[in-house]
Amino acid sequence: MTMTKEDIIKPENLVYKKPKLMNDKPMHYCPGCSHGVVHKLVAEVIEEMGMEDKTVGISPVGCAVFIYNYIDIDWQEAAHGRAPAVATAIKRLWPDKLVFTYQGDGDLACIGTAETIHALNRGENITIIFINNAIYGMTGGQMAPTTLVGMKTATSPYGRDVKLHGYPLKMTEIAATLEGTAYVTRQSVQTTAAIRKTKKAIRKAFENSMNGKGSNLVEVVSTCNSGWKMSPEASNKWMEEHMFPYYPLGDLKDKE
Ligand SMILES: Cc1ncc(C[n+]2csc(CCOP(=O)(O)OP(=O)(O)O)c2C)c(N)n1
Repeated sequence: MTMTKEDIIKPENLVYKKPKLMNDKPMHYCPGCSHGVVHKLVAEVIEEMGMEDKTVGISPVGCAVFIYNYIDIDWQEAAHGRAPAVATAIKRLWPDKLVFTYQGDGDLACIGTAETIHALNRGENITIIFINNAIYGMTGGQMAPTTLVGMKTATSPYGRDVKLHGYPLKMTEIAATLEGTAYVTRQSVQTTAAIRKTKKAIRKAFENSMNGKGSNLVEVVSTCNSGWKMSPEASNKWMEEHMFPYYPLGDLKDKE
């Protein structure tokens, strides 16, 4: 007897329901990558807010460049680091749209530092989703501004050295000091509880963006197991032990 998909996937056994906005294209991410989890949360929140036809995402340069292939909403690709500037234009032209950027730490905290800080400081009614995996994932694991002191990367093989490379940049702490920001938070997605909190944070940020409350930043402290050269499980443990003390989780600012 030939088994069909319906024979294997019975509704009572379904533990993972794909949001309707996420299509069936196979993802290019490495097994264990945090990007796919955050993509799902973004799609779920847009659906739950009923904003499927009114959302414009700005995709980055980096591993998540192909986010536009997986979530069926309107997208605009931006040059490396320029997503907040592009989001500014789109939100100002179409104030009734939900506009968000989705950026890695190389994109947001290095080449795009100026755009990020100024868009947040202007209080643009957008949300920036910031995936901080502490390295440049797509290009082969080079050191990023967010790389931890002592952390080995392709371009810091002896570990990040403060004398040579300076200190890891805390963009989210900077964002919290800016007058234009409404909601600034740091979350993660390595456990079910953490995933739920991140979803709530994205929802709040998206609602603020629609209610004219100002700029919103949701950092997600993430892993890059390929770049870190660890298993997905070991990466999560390493992140909890090393990343969380330097990048503590929780809300940094909530104007409400
Ligand atoms: C102007 C410009 N400079 C450099 C690059 C090369 N480049 C592509 S992706 C990337 C880094 C991406 O790292 P990150 O933003 O942390 O995202 P991740 O891949 O880790 O998700 C770089 C430097 C580019 N495409 N354009």
